[in-house]
Formats: sequence, structure tokens, C-alpha cells
Amino acid sequence: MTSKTITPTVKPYEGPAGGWDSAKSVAGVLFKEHVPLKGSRLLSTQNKPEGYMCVSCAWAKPAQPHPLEFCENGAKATAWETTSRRADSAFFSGHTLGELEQWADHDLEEKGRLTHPMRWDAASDKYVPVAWSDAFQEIGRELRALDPHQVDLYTSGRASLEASYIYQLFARMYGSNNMPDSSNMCHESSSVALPESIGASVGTAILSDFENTDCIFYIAQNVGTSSPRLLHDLQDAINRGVKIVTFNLLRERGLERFVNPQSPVQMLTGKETPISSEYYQVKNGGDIAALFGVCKALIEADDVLKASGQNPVAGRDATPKDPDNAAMIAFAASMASADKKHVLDHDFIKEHTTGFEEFAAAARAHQWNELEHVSGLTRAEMKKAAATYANSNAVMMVYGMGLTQHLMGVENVHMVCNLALLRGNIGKPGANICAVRGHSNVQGQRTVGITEKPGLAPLDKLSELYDFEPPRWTGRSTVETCEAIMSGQSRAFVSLGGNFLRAVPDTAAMEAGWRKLRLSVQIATKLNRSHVLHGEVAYLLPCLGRIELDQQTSGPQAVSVESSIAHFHGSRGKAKPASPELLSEPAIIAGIAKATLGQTKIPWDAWVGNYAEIRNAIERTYPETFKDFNERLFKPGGFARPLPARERKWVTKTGKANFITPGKLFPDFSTADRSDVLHLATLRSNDQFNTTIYGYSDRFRGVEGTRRIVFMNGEDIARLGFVDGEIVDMTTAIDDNSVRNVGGLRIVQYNIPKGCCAAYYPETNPLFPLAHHDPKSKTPSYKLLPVRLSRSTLTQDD
Ligand SMILES: Nc1nc2c(c(=O)[nH]1)N[C@H]1C(S)=C(S)[C@@H](COP(=O)(O)OP(=O)(O)OC[C@H]3O[C@@H](n4cnc5c(=O)[nH]c(N)nc54)[C@H](O)[C@@H]3O)O[C@H]1N2
Ligand SMILES: Nc1nc2c(c(=O)[nH]1)N[C@H]1C(S)=C(S)[C@@H](COP(=O)(O)OP(=O)(O)OC[C@H]3O[C@@H](n4cnc5c(=O)[nH]c(N)nc54)[C@H](O)[C@@H]3O)O[C@H]1N2
Ligand SMILES: [Mo]
Repeated sequence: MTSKTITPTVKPYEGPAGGWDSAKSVAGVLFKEHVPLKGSRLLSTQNKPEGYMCVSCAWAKPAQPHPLEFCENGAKATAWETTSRRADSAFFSGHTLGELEQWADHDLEEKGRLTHPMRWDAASDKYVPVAWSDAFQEIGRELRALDPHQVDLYTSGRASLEASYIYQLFARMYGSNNMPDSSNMCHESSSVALPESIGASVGTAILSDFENTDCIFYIAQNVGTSSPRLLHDLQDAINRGVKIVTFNLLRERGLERFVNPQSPVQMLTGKETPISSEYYQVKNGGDIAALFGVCKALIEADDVLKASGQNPVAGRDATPKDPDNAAMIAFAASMASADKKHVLDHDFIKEHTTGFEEFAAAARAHQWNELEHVSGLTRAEMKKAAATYANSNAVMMVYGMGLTQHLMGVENVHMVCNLALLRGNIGKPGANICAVRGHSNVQGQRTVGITEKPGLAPLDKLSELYDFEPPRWTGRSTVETCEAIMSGQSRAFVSLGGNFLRAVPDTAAMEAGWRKLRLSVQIATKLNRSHVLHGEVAYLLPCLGRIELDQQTSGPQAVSVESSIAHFHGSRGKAKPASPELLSEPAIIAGIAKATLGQTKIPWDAWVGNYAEIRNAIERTYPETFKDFNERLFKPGGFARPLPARERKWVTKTGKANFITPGKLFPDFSTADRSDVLHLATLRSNDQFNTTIYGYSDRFRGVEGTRRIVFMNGEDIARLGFVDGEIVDMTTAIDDNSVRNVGGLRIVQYNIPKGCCAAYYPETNPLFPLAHHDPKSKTPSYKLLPVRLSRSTLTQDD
């Protein structure tokens, strides 16, 4: 599945994140997508009150937006949706699905917007147009014929609060809690760990924290590519003298330096803002050790101060385990001079937390050489980070996928909380946890009931409001849905957006299972591989995008989303729809629901006719969170979701914030005796949105014209007998009686720690065994997989 554009080149990128190259890239994509000027003018209303909320990432939308509140990748996402290209009926009549199976991801989506509802025709192996009402009737018949346990209803993170609310209601009235979602592959580790540690299901940071912070620990998130608007907040903070302490596997350009493409002065002078004041290149999977090192330095420095009587909270006999006692004492003294009281915030720990003694004992017990070995950092680096932390009054913890997509993803997030709790860095201005979310409404979908866990949904309330008995059994999350598809237990897959087949692990086994589904229903904007492979009865239902005018009986509609900082925003699409045949997501869901459920208490037509009625229903279901929802819909800066942890009210079993001590530093697959094994992390390029591949350019990493590469450390390349530029095959080094292989990857020598390597998602997803996930959150370990490389018989043209 390759698509060649230009001859591949790899050379270091000298520019900053942002800057002229970013402006050039925006202009290029508008041109390539044939976006009319009208479309590009749209960008000036992106993320503004009464405008539309960006369909790319979930970053906060400020109350006082910048004149142009969009970034390079937001502009690309807008262009991708408002493109004038069409995958219309004529396109489908010219291609069998067997043929389209051979196409690259990029080439499928590049055909443009879907225009007409389609049903797969077995005789011709083509998608052929169908009337909406016929589609709904047949889907309804098929669903009624199945046991709800056999049906999975997936949600990708873009659907609005309104669409998500009626989708979960439909699923539950139908009788299924099988509601896997993209969050299961993304921040699920946060969704499990944060409630245990601090009693919040989402991050607690808000925008004003960036204005009040002294220091930001920036862990495992690629801001320049994945959430570039957050660079503005970082830049403003840095200009106030805030320190950014970065932990990342790679040296990412967006974490090194930035030129704000929206600042004429910066663009003309080329003035770059250096981003990270300290940059720690940690091995993938090394964060627990790295953060334990930081905590150990803090705890032992505190011990030294107590022992030497300088600390008001004295009296315990604690001797630092560090052999370099003199250095430790000097270090502690340096901290004490900045903060005369203490290294740790003992008052906070005592009043607000449990588990400190156990955690401190574990930190003291870990040996520096062990922490160095696992993290890839030196003890001096971990201590330096600790000193910066202790010298700052308010510290934010910002993190992303490099922390969550791990076998020990939940423990990773626990460690972030542990570090924050040591100095009371939760629930005070300028501190807090900022889990940078991916899709533009992935956080909000959970807030309105998309979840496979019955305990997280207001089932009694739904039952009372709508007079039905919701299923109480635990549904399937993404990994479990994959198991059910592979085993044949799942018979129908309904998809509200997304590209499930490409996003999940174990591609080959999944594709085999997918073909055996009885029913596949895809609600989508663009063609992708999950549509081209299909069940016996298959529908492809095209919907409006968020940027488009959504006209219903009561007039043009607005929808709403929740950002990474738990604020809700209205969004009004104004662009002309890609085709007159498109229906909105709520209209499609209601159509399927009516055909499947028959008579219910839900006024589906009234809801679709006026989304304010759906918002009223959301408010009735969640009266506190969505109080006065319609009145506050377009409040500048959004309206906040109540988060008790921000007020230091801990909604945990203990009623306190909890230090939770990870049982080990690293997951249990041993590579000690396997010197040819490398640890793979999968990455996004600057030219993709998840499985949507805009193009073959990863400007910040200097890679152009190909995505089939493996980034390696120079010493590993030589040690394993390869040369830079050589083409290799990659094989999974987990012994489970399956061979998983991705061929024809070009070695790119890169600044990455020894023993680690990196390659692009989704091309390397065939390597990930489904079982290779975090047992606690079931998040696939996309950032840590043992692999081997061998000389390839393929070339990059194969
Ligand atoms: N343009 C664009 N924007 C996007 C997306 C996109 O694909 N394209 N996707 C959206 C979605 S759904 C999501 S979830 C987010 C994803 O955005 P991110 O959270 O930034 O996720 P990734 O891009 O996968 O990169 C994770 C970063 O973690 C680092 N890393 C990898 N392994 C480790 C490790 O073990 N430890 C540490 N410390 N670092 C590590 C990598 O070097 C990389 O910089 O972005 C959203 N926004
Ligand atoms: N190896 C590896 N795998 C990963 C990851 C990784 O880092 N490494 N990251 C994981 C993460 S964080 C995520 S979130 C998942 C992403 O998994 P998904 O959310 O399933 O995938 P996307 O690529 O975001 O979905 C793209 C498709 O969504 C459809 N779409 C776009 N806009 C709309 C819309 O407005 N409405 C509807 N109905 N459809 C729309 C289009 O048809 C498009 O083709 O992938 C996961 N998989
Ligand atoms: Mo994500």
C-alpha cells in the first residue's frame, strides 16, 4: 500500500516550528485541495465565538482569541473538509472495492468528500447509490435480527456532544453497551489513572494556569505537530520567564524553537522563541524511572534538610541513599535557599493525600544506576529537573500519547500525579495536570455517555427520563471489540466516524475478521480503508462536517464540543455542504434509531429539527455540568465543567488525593539477553491527522516523499550491521506464535536514544499484537513494542 509522490529525501530541518515554512504549507494545502477563497476566509472564524470549532485537535479556545486563532495543521484539517474534490457516485461506479483495497490510505481520502449514501453490491463488488430511507430500513432490520451483544457501536472523537448523546442513547435503547471509542486507544490511561490519583476523570488545568505558572513539565507530547495552538500559550509563558522542562524520546522541533506565524514582527525578524529550557531525551517506556529519579532527588533532599535541622518539619531520621552525600546536601541547600520553608509541601501532603510514606520509601529504595539504565537519563539530569521543580512555586504537568500508549500507561499517569502532589501542584493557580487530548471532541463524548462502562453512564437517569431499561452489563472497549471481531463474536460494526481498521493493532488478523462481519455501517466524510473492506451487508453513509451549514426545520443549527481544558463551546458551520445529499450526524443516527427501535419516548424528529432540544435533554441528564446549556453555548472562552479536584476536593475512595506507587519501573518483557531487539515507538508526521495522510512530508523531522522509514540511533545502526539509508524489514519480537512483519522501511539515522527506534503510524500497526496493551486501561502500547530488523529484499518502490 504505497503511494509515491516525490523522490524521498531525508535531511535535518533547520527552521523553527511555525515561521514562513508553516505559512507556505497552509497556502500549499489550500491550493492542493482547490479550496475556494471563500474557504480560506473561513479560517478567520475558526475557534472564535459564533464561528466553528476546529476539527483538528482539542486545544483550548481562548475568550480573547488571536486575530487568526488557527495553526498550520488546523488550516490543513479545514482544507481537507472543505475541499472541492469529490468521491461521488461516478467515482464509485469506476472502481470495485477489490481494486480500492490496493490503494494507499492517502489516495483513498484524497478522492475527496463522500456525496451520496451507498450500499455495497455483491454482484459488481461496487458501492452503489441507495435512498436514505431504504438504507435506514435495511440497517434497522439487520440490527433487529441480531442480539445486541453481537453489535459494536464505535465513536471516533470528532462527533459533537449532540450527536454523541443521541448515539449513546440509541445504543442503550437498542440494548448494547458495546461502545468502543477512539479514546480507548488514546487517553484511556488517563481516564483510569486520574480518578484513582486525584478523583478527576480529565485534566484539571485551565488556560489561566499558563498565565500563573512558573514552570511546565512537558512530557511526551509533540506540541509543534499535534496541538500547535498550544505553542502560543507556551510562548507567552516563556516570555514571562517560565521554564519548560521537556521529557521526550526525540528532539522535536516544536519543543525546541518557534516563530509565531501570526506575529508580523516575528515573521519579519525571524525571531525565534526557544521553547524548552531543559530537554531530557528519555528512552521510550523510561518515564516512570525518570520521574522516580526526580521524586527521589526531591525526597532525599528533603530528608537531608530534615536531618540537618533546616526544615521546620524535622524529627525523622533519614539518611540519603545517594553515595554522593555532599552533592546531595549542596543540592538540598540550593533548593532551600529558593524556598526557605521546604523541598516538599508537607502541609499539603498531610492535609490532602494518602500513600506518601510508601511512595517515599519506594523512591528512596530505587538505585540511581537502575533509574539511569531504565530512563536513559543521568542522575545529574534527573536532579537538575528536580531542582527546577523545587525552585518553582506553581508547576504544570502537561502530557500526551508518549505517556499514555504504554503497557504501563496507567502507572505513567500515576507518576505524573505523584510528582505534582509532592509540592501541592494540583488545585492551585498556575499548577495542575493538563492531559492534552487528541480529537476535537473526544473528551466531550465521554461527558455525555459514550462509554462501555455502565458505571460511568447515568443509567438510572436515562431510564427515568426515557422510560426504558438500559443494559447494565459491561460493554466492549476497543481492544475487546477487536477480539470479538477476530473471533466472530461481533456480527455488526456501526462507526460514527473514524477509521477503526487502520487505527487498531494487529491489522492482518483484524482485516480477516472484518470481512466476516454480517453488517458494517460507516458514517463518514471521506473514504478510508475501513469502508473499502466490509461486511456482507455494507453501508457507507456520508455526513456533514462541522464546518458546513447544518440546515434543519427550525433553521441553521449549532453543535458543541469540549476542549482539553474541560470547557464547552458552541460551533456554527457556515460552509456550503459538499453535496445536497448529505445528512447531519444527528439526522443519520435518528434515522437508524427510528428504523431499529420503532416507537419510543424519544421525539427524534423534534430533536433533529432543533438541536437546542438535544441540548435541553443533555441538561436534563446532567443538570450540574450543563446548567443553562443553551444560554451559555456561545460564551466567549466557553463555559467550564465543574472539576472538584481544581478546588482540592478529592472525589476518590479515600476522600484524599492518593500517591500510588508503581510496582515496577518497566514492563515485564525482558530484552536483557536480546541485544538485537529495539523498542519501537509509533509517531505522527506533521502531514497527517491520525489515519488521514495529508501528504508525505514530515518537515520538522526533515523527511520528504516517504513514510516508510525507521528512525534509529547511529550506534545501533552500526552495531546491528546496517548503514544509514538501507532498506530493512521490521518484525515483532514477541513470541506468541504469530509472525508480524512490515517490509521495506528505510533506515534514517536520527537523534534518538540507543536501543529505541521510531516509525510512523498507521503503517506499522500490523506489528502490534492485540494482547500488547495496558492491562489496566486496555490502551494499546503504541509507544513501546520490541522489534527486530533484518536486511530487506524489498525496495521502497515495492
Ligand atoms: N496534526 C495532527 N494533530 C493531531 C493528530 C495528528 O495525527 N496530527 N492527532 C490527534 C490525536 S487523536 C492525538 S491523541 C494527539 C496526539 O498527539 P501527541 O500526544 O503529541 O502524540 P504523538 O504525536 O503520537 O507523539 C507523542 C510524542 O511522544 C514522544 N514519545 C514517544 N514515546 C515516548 C516515551 O515513552 N516517553 C516520552 N517521554 N516520550 C515519548 C514522541 O517522540 C512524540 O513527540 O494529537 C491530535 N492532534
Ligand atoms: N500505532 C498507532 N496507532 C494508533 C495511534 C498511535 O499513536 N500509534 N494513535 C491512536 C489514537 S490516539 C487515536 S485517537 C486513533 C484514531 O482513530 P480514529 O478516530 O478511528 O481515526 P481517524 O484517523 O481520526 O479517522 C479518520 C476518518 O474519520 C472520518 N471523519 C472525519 N471527519 C468526520 C466527521 O466530521 N464525521 C464523521 N462521521 N466522520 C468523519 C473520515 O472518514 C476519516 O477517514 O488511532 C489510534 N491508533
Ligand atoms: Mo487520539
